[in-house]
Amino acid sequence: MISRRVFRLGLILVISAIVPFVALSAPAKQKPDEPRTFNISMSEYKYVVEGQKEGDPIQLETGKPYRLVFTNAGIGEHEGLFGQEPKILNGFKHDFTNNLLEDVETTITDGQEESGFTIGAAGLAEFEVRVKQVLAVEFTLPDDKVGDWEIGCFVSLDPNAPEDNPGAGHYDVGMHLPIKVVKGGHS
Ligand SMILES: [Cu+2]
Repeated sequence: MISRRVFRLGLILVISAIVPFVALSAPAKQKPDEPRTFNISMSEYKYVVEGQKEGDPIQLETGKPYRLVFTNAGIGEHEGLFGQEPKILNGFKHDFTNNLLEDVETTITDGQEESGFTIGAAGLAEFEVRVKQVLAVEFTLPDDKVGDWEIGCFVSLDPNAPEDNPGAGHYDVGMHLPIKVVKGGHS
């Protein structure tokens, strides 16, 4: 009995000795599962990525977690849709044919470290961000998402436009940004 107890104690000590060693050997800068963050501002009528030249694509790798933090710094509501091949309605672009996140697990928070809410979703099609609001979208893309995508805002320029004939939207006047997805190293 006693010998078994000693054995157990010994086992626990071994584990607790290994854990700090593993933690120390990991890169000091960033934990491997810590998502890489892009801070993106929305305004009339563009998305601007912090630290990037205006219009430069958001570069993502498959298999790696990302956090895209959107801040509406504009004067009106904006939205975000991730997709490709915008549909054309009466000569204007509305909605994407393919949605990047339609089968991807996504987490949505208010962007704060201690978010007031956390929403887990699969199949995020679009999100709206009110003036001064912040919204963070987190996801990890599978390999079959490699390709050229974009983020676009399809809010109508005319707030009174009917839904079946919305006219020109923010997308048509420049509110879109390319997203380039490449295969990750899976190290
Ligand atoms: Cu917009």
